[in-house]
Amino acid sequence: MIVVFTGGTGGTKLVQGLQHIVPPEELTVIVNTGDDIEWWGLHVSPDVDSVLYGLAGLLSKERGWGVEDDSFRCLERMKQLGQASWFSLGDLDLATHLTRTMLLRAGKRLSEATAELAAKFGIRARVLPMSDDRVSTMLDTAKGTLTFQEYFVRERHQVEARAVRFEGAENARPAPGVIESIETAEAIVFAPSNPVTSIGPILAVPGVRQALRETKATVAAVSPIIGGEAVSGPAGVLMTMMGWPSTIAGVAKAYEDFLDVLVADRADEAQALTMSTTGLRVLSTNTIMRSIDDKRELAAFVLGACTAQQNVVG
Ligand code: FO1
Repeated sequence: MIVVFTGGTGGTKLVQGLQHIVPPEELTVIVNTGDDIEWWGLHVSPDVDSVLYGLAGLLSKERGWGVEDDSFRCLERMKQLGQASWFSLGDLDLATHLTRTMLLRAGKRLSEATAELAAKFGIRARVLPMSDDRVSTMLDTAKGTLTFQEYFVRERHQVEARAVRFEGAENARPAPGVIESIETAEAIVFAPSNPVTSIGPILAVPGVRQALRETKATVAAVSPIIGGEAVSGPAGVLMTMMGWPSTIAGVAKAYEDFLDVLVADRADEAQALTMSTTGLRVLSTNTIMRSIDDKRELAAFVLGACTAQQNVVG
């Protein structure tokens, strides 16, 4: 089993690459739910949906979130009706949130609702939200405490962030299958997602970090930072806020207690060469994923690095 940790839009691209080279029944994707938001009374799970749409071939290529060729007529009408409209839900996307919300109201857990949605979209890989319990990423900013979507979408991450916390994480339990998949994985891959707000919430769920430290599987991460800057979004500034450098060394720092292999971009090859220690191998390749070939090649490179690491170890 190949297990991927992901959140955000960059992460989904690597999941799509892995989908092309790993049989679906051998792929488990563990997804951040700290970004979840209740919007117009509906439970929206943006990172889960990016993975579902990505695996189902429905993801908007232009936006990297939501459904390809969606319309926004409901949003327009909500605006006219004076409702909040800074978070754009497409008309087809709405059907996903309506279904999820109906399933949750009928008593299903988030992991069950996700599995049902995945099956309806024809997805055979396993998509697991990190927890069935509510965990909310909250940022203390110059404009007060904001939810992740308020910070990221409403404020376009232009407001200064001072601290992050994952509300509810202390009492959250990993969703069924999360710990087991870490324990039994052949390889574990951290997608090039923001280590602070996309992966941080997953690692904050009690038991997850410990399972990663103890697993026999090789743990690899693809850096979301290239040449000292995030490929997209606020990863760089949020890493600096955490006291980690906004470099590939900062990514290694975020995962230092369990990481075996760090895959960096060729732009960071010189730093990569200086970083390998007995505990960590740092490799470089092209990590920008524009085409499906880029995604597939990076996925193959990462899995190859995991296999090579196993050979080195034993
Ligand atoms: N991102 C935006 O920049 N603006 C939006 O209005 C927006 C709406 C939205 C609706 C559903 C969904 O699944 C994702 C959406 N996103 C939007 C992306 C979302 O903020 C990000 O995918 C993650 O939460 C962070 O990576």
